[in-house]
Amino acid sequence: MPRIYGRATSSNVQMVMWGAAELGLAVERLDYGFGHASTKTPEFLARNPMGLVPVLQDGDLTVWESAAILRYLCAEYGHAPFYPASPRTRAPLDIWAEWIKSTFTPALLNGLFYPAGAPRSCLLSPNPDPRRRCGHSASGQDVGYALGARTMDRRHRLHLR
Ligand SMILES: N[C@@H](CCC(=O)N[C@@H](CS)C(=O)NCC(=O)O)C(=O)O
Repeated sequence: MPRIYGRATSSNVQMVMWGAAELGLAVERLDYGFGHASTKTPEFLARNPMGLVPVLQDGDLTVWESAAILRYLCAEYGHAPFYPASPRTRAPLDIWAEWIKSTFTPALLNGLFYPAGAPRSCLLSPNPDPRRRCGHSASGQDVGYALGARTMDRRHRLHLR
């Protein structure tokens, strides 16, 4: 049975669990990440060098990045209407999948979610202090946020500081 490493409170883990449920695929989920088992151990970092959840283990295959996990699960366990095999039919779906991960989600997090409730130390800063982050140190995630934030209005970003 495929195994997902990641806490249920992670939106990226939830996305993978939702996808597995849509596929009718039974997966085992283990609590890893902030407040649970550490993602900074050598064992976990061997699975995902970014030290983030979710991570999928399916036999001898390890996959990290939630979108990559979803694409793998769809390709391996899915059926055509859910994630079409034809590149021409799949491309419009991939457009929105990429847009949500690279543009919408960072804008939502930095523009609304964090300002609305997250501690100030979680906010994107041009000089981030990893020790003040909420549960994670500087990582690929921060790079993703930084790239996404470039699409945001500059005045909005200044407001976040
Ligand atoms: N781009 C990555 C982002 C993964 C990510 O940021 N995971 C967060 C939880 S949503 C994480 O691992 N945070 C640190 C932790 O929970 O310890 C993905 O889509 O999988």
